[in-house]
Amino acid sequence: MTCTHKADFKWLIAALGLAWGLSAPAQAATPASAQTPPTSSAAFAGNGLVLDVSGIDSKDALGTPFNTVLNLQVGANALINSLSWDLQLQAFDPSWLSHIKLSLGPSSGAGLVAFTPGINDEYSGSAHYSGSANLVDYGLAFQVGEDGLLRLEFFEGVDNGVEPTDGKWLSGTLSLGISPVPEPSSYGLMALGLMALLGARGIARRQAKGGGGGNAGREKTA
Ligand SMILES: [Ca+2]
Repeated sequence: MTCTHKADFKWLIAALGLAWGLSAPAQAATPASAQTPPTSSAAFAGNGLVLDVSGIDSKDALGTPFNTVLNLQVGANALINSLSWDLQLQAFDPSWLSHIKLSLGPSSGAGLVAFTPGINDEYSGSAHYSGSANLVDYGLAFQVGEDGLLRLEFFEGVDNGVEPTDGKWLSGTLSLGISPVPEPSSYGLMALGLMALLGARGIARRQAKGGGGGNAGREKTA
């Protein structure tokens, strides 16, 4: 069965990082080589990243070893602020399209967001989903850590144990909006610059008072 419709989607913040027993994050890679399917690729475009998810299996429950995990280098402390998708998914009987999920988050596993393209589709078969979401509007924008790694795990909400896989991301792309965040050292410099500016203004104000004139006086007589 094939159906095409605008994606129903639902987000949830899953504070499950501690319970998942996540393995140590992979070294910076775009994407990480060991777990990257041969068909997937990621490329930066404008203020974001476009990921080809063609051919990725939807296998097991979150955090289990056979799932596809991508670790994308997006820059230290970068903010992930939007997601767009254009996808063709397939669920193999008895598994459902609503089981096919993706988690996004920093490599630490904290503050993860789960994306379910076919949230309401409780049936097997193939379907197309497209749409976009501004994560800021949903309160779901998040930052990656100092390592700059965005971790994506493709997983099944319910593992039916279908062999070789419950479902498949047949084709399509995910586009992530990414804002760079200044390094902490930059914040320090900005703070110093601000203090210097305020200090200079204070001196100028005192000098103006001492001179008996100043802007206020000039404004009155203008
Ligand atoms: Ca399933």
